[in-house]
Amino acid sequence: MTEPGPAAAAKPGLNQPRPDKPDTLRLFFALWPDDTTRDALNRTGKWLHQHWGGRRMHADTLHLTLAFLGSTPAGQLDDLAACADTVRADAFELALDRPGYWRHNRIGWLGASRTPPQYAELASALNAALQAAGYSIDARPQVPHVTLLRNTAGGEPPACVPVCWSVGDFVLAASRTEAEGARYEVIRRWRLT
Ligand code: 2AM
Repeated sequence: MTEPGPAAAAKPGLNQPRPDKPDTLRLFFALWPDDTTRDALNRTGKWLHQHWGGRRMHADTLHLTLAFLGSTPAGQLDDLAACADTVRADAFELALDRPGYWRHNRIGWLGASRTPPQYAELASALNAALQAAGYSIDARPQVPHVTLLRNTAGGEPPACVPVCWSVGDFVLAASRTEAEGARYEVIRRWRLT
């Protein structure tokens, strides 16, 4: 990760054409951890790496995807922000207590074995707003998770200290694949009530 990530502020007119900005962005809405949560997730990533190997995600890239949009014209950023503006959801505590591994994409992750109702309300309100605006969302019915390892062999999950996350906001983020790995940028942040 080579991008600033969490603190990027809302910028008016993000959809104005600029010569230095790409025409399309790979976009997703996500929960983006505060510093303490990020450190805890990063420690778990180190622990899982000792057991499973692979490539650790850089601490600053760690996040939990709520809705994945994929390649999207940059001109739709304000439209997407307007969708997120309509979402009313409460802050909540999320316990990430379940290490896991998917063979098909060689990802090692820490996920939530149970989610509070506020999580489901946030995810479904956001997805509903996006779908009503005509966006096709890959809703990912799988366990909510933070990817910690890529290209990992996986194996028997080791015991992990749960990471307790006080979720107070969500973000719209962009990812870009570059030679040295994925770069992520937080475009805008919305507070939960
Ligand atoms: P992953 O970490 O499980 O791969 C940016 O790529 C974020 O979007 C990552 O959190 C990634 O999840 C997620 N993502 C990538 N492709 C996706 C898809 N087709 N559906 C849902 N989420 C996706």
